[in-house]
Amino acid sequence: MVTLRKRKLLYVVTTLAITVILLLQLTIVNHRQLINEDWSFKSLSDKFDFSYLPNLSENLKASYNLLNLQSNPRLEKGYILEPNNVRFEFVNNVERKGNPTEVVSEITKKYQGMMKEEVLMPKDAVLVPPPSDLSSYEHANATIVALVRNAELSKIGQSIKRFHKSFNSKFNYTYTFINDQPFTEKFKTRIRKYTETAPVEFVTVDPQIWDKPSFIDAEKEAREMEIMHKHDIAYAKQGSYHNMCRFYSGQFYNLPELQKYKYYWRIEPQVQFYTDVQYDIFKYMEATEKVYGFTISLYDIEETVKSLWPETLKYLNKGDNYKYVNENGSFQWLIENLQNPGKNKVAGGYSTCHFWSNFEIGDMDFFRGEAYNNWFKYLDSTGGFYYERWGDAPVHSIGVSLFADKSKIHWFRDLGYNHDPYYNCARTPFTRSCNVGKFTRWEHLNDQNCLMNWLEYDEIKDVY
Ligand SMILES: Nc1nc2c(ncn2[C@@H]2O[C@H](COP(=O)(O)OP(=O)(O)OP(=O)(O)O)[C@@H](O)[C@H]2O)c(=O)[nH]1
Ligand SMILES: [Mg+2]
Repeated sequence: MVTLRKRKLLYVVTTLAITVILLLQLTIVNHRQLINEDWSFKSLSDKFDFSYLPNLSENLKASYNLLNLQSNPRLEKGYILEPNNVRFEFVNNVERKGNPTEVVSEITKKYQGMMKEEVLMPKDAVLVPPPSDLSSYEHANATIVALVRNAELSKIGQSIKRFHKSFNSKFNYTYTFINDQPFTEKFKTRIRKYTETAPVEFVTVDPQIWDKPSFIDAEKEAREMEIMHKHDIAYAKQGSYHNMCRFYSGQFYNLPELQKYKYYWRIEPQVQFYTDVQYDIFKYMEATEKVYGFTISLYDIEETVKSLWPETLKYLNKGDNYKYVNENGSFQWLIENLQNPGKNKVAGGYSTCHFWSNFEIGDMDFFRGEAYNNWFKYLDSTGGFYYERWGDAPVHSIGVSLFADKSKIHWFRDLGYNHDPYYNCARTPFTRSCNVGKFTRWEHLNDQNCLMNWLEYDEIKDVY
């Protein structure tokens, strides 16, 4: 039998335990603030289950919850941008519920429903149609960029033929082919056939720009590459792949041959373009002052970017670097943690969501600017492009999401595109041969689609 004395004792012990837990939380949170990790009372309370303490008075439960809810009102916005105190928190402003399987099922349905609605072209600018006379057309300051190896001639050839038919035969923008080795005559001759009357420039990258920096510790690199390789991470041990990712992350826009251009459209070998484009894409970027355009958004392999987000937070919390973060950035999809929460755990709070960079249209002046470029230099100094396998896609995506206003990032919903195994296929009168609303050719990969997260959590306005 439980006597009154015992019950009182139990009550006192329980109350004491709760007080100690609350004090502990305060200490942990303060400590976390110091090391700038993405933590909060709320995340602790989410884990706290009162059923373990059945005798706790309702009053105490209420004050515990009140404290949790009110402890950090500034994070309600999802971020704090102060000197030495830059933090981001996922706020789930659409109140999505359920386990990851339920979340994937919900967003897949939403995505497919959305893609099935017919759209025409973006409505937030006056669009420029193909000119009747190409010879007198005044182009935007832009080029089409492809980094490629001589050995990929037939694969890039296929991409160029499709791209040319879809867009560039109507506008004749210059192509810039880039390689770490000189292009062969065979490569140049064949490419000139596909590009018809459009001007073409072939560029060899200076080894000083392309090669791995000398400060990289070769032993550490080999050790880390071996671990990633054992974990089946593609290209983990291929040094040239790491060079490529670093080059596209922070070097290409500084090539002397690209200095004359503001905008670029990147294309890759073995990609498909399904839309007969009716307007000058570069002039659209110009008219709307967009800094970045994409078609597909997806998760990354978390192990390749383990320290990318923690290093970024470290950087933003140094000196006055906080000032570079745009208050209206698209932070939420970067830290969303409902769809693939395991990824956030490995990647230090980063969801690993990114814009897939094999298709990208961007403003190189943004990348050349202090905000992005200083951050890239810091990232580069950590060696993460070699000790991990940081891709240019997550780097570009974090960069534009942090340092650009979210209205300056554009989803080219209307452009049908494929890089195996993913698609962007909308219902438009000009899109043929792709399956409307299909994200991937493998059903089980639907959980990799994070476009809805960007649209919903970051409250992106559709411009179609
Ligand atoms: N010149 C040159 N180009 C490279 C090198 N490595 C990659 N590239 C190019 O960089 C781009 C990205 O490389 P991919 O091998 O397609 O990388 P990925 O898209 O992550 O991988 P996949 O899924 O296999 O296509 C492509 O345009 C390649 O042609 C390299 O060592 N030299
Ligand atoms: Mg590729």
